[in-house]
Amino acid sequence: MRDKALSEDEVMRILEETRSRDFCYDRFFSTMCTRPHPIAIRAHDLFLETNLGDPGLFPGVADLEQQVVHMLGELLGCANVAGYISTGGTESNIQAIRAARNEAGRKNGNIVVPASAHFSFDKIGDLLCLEVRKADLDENLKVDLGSVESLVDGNTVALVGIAGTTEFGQVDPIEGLARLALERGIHLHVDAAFGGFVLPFLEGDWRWDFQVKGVSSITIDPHKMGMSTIPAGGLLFRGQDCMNALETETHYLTKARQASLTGTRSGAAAAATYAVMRHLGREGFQEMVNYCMDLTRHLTLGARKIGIEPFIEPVMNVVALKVPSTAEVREELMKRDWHVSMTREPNRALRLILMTHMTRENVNLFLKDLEEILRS
Ligand code: 0PR
Repeated sequence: MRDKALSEDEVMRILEETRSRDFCYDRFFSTMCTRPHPIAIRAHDLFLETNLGDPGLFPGVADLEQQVVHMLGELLGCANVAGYISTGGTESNIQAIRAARNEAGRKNGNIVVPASAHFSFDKIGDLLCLEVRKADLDENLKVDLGSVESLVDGNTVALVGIAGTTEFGQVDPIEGLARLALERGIHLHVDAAFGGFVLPFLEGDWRWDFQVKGVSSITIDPHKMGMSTIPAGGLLFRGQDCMNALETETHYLTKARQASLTGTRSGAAAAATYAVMRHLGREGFQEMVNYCMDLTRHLTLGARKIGIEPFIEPVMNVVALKVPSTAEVREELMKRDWHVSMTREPNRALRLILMTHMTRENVNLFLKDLEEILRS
């Protein structure tokens, strides 16, 4: 740090200049986050200095957090859930598996996850001293139940299913996993970090949430399709018992026990999530998901018109296109200021996420550029 103070204006000038180097959401197809809803920003500002790590000092926001947990539980088929607002999908996944491991009374063992699982599960293996066993996918890129069954043994502390895979937006056969979990008495965690705010608003009977007996915990991220501010993650347990397996004593704080991973944690994201959920209601989220799905169909149709097929028929607003020389095509698109990503081998696809910041106009411009690149 320098000795001399800088005026507020000077510091803000530096920050504004720096901020202008960041890219703009309008051209992002690669992100599962989006611009927060304006009411989320207002709520975030209002609760900026609150700390949920010491909830007795901030009973107002602590109450809001529990109301958010309750609303999320209602959305996912069980109003009596226990849980908290975390920093995102990674923390929620870590904590769900940690709870499962502790509940099983173990310090090691294994978890069985789909090969399509988010990389947070590799971190979990390392952090929690668990072997991460990856089950094969079927031709629709859902986890293969036979493969899962063959990997489960007496040391398995949790099974994981994904409701909205990061790369393809696919939904695993959660009912099949739940049957297996119940038969073997194993915790089933569903990672719906992305899909949690999408699936309840899609047509069809998905049967993936707490309505399925055997689902023990769910990750659902308000900072993805929930339009909240970063960092807002959601971790829900079917009952309080499992959440208790995360608790430590906190001696000198206003509350004697704490289940969250981080100690000091902002109440801003919980307040922002509360604000969006109350302000939009189910009807507002329905409208947003309709908008994203409409864009998804528009993009898929447009891609087909130029001879490009998706790997799977999009289930949610994630499209993975089969293009030749994916890495080169992606590079050319990036040169034209389109931010796109790729899925991993063996299904190397151009991965596009249609969030609320995307527009039909930009999808059309993107398709025009993609066609030009493929023809050149
Ligand atoms: N589970 C699933 C199914 C996810 O898709 C993700 C993140 C996580 C867990 C982890 O969530 P956090 O990143 O909140 O800890 N999926 C996106 C991804 O890895 C996250 C992302 C968001 C990536 C914005 C890029 C980006 O610009 O692709």
